Amino acid sequence: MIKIHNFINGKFIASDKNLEDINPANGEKIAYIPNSNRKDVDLAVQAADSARESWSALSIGERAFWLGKIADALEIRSEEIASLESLDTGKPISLARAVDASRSVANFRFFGEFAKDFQQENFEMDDATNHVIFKPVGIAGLITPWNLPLYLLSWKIAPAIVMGNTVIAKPSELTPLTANLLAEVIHEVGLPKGVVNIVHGLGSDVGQAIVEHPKINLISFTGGTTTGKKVAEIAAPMFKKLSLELGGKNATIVLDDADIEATIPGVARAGFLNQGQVCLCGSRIFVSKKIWDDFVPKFVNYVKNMKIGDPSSDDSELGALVSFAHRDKVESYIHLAQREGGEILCGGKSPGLDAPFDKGAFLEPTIVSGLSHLSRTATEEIFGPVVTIHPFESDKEAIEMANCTDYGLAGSVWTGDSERGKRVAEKIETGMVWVNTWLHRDLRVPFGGIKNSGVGREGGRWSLGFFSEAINICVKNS
Ligand code: TXE
Repeated sequence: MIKIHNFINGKFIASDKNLEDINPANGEKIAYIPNSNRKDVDLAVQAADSARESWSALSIGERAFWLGKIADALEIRSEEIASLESLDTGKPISLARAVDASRSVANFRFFGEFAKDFQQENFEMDDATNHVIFKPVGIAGLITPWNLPLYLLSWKIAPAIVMGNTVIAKPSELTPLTANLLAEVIHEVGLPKGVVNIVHGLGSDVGQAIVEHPKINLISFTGGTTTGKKVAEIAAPMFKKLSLELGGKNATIVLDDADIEATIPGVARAGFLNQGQVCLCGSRIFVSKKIWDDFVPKFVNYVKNMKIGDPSSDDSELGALVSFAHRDKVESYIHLAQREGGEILCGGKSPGLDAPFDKGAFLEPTIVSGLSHLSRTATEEIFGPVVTIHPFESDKEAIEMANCTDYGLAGSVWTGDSERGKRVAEKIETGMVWVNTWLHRDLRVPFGGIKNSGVGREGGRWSLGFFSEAINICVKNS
């Protein structure tokens, strides 16, 4: 059994109260994590506060050097990151290798390199020069979810520290293992103590204490929209800098000129990657009526053949959902879809795996048709392997249907004409749209949503801007 400790002021600190961490693929206990409280957050804030002055006094280049060291040390442990992530979340090991482990390393490497070019800007006037400099905000509170644990944690920690902030990070209580590995790496490379502090525990205790803490000046939160609202209610009147990356109910639009055979794997990947537990997943699929009869049976056949099973097997394309409670929630939406008059074209039940996975939180990839695009199933975030599929007559109708939700995170358009795809993409009310691809990420571009999908942008210079205060110094010419 793994025993995880908080990492505060460069030390691993044991806790007398613990929570259990469960492997969702077989229901077995894998770790104990600290059930921390406000006092632990206070301790972490003291450590972050003490480290601030000397850390912020370093140049960006000096801090970037530390990011490189962390990236190198993480890279050596890539296989371990993938195994722990697969064990903790139930995701297939192949996905944990290709996405979670590699992006966690890349986040540190990218922000280390990118920040070196993030210089002060000067604006000349006739009689004065403005110098815009970027100062650290102070202590950053970073709260992350369970779907891409180290990927999202590193996405926040790397830009926060390179801009000179010190941080208190709270990983999801469901998936703490790789945050602990990161603490080990930070300890091993000798990052100055107090720069990164990791406090484990429940959102309602540790998360809330971070958001409420008067010395924490910035909150970056990724998680559910309901939790995001609570975070904003507390942080806004305290005038904290706030970035919220929340849920999505993203549209996948297949236009009549799409190459069906080439499009189906992309649409299936967008719908079901990580068992549909990615905020960017395309869970509402809109298909032109002109190709509907050809597309739908082929798509159903493709999804039926996706291999679901042992997350540690290289062959598995789909693993378990993150927890039994989450599987229950996703199943409740399958029942809702049936009550709303939907037809289950495939999936809808547990896959009936052999022991020990018969005890796991598995669910077959599920396609529902026959529902209104305004139904609850087609507009509420399910965050699981369930997609709805709807026909449309024209590009205009597809756009109207795509924009019919309170969410506005991402989307994708599939077409034989990329200019037409771009025209449709521009009319979709979301922060990001892909054409003929999905989750194709360049870390320099802005990432974030509109409407109920969040506030603010991270990524590239948007992250560096968010994790700093732009200060103007106007010097009158002598
Ligand atoms: O997320 P929570 P949950 C969506 C998805 C899912 C739903 C709920 O629809 O079904 O959210 O998932 C911490 N103050 N997404 O319940 O609760 C919590 O401990 C401060 C989308 O797991 O939002 C965890 O570290 N923090 C999403 C983090 O917030 C609090 C990914 C996210 O947990 C807190 C995950 C509080 N009061 C779920 N309560 C995405 N956009 O990628 C909880 N937390």
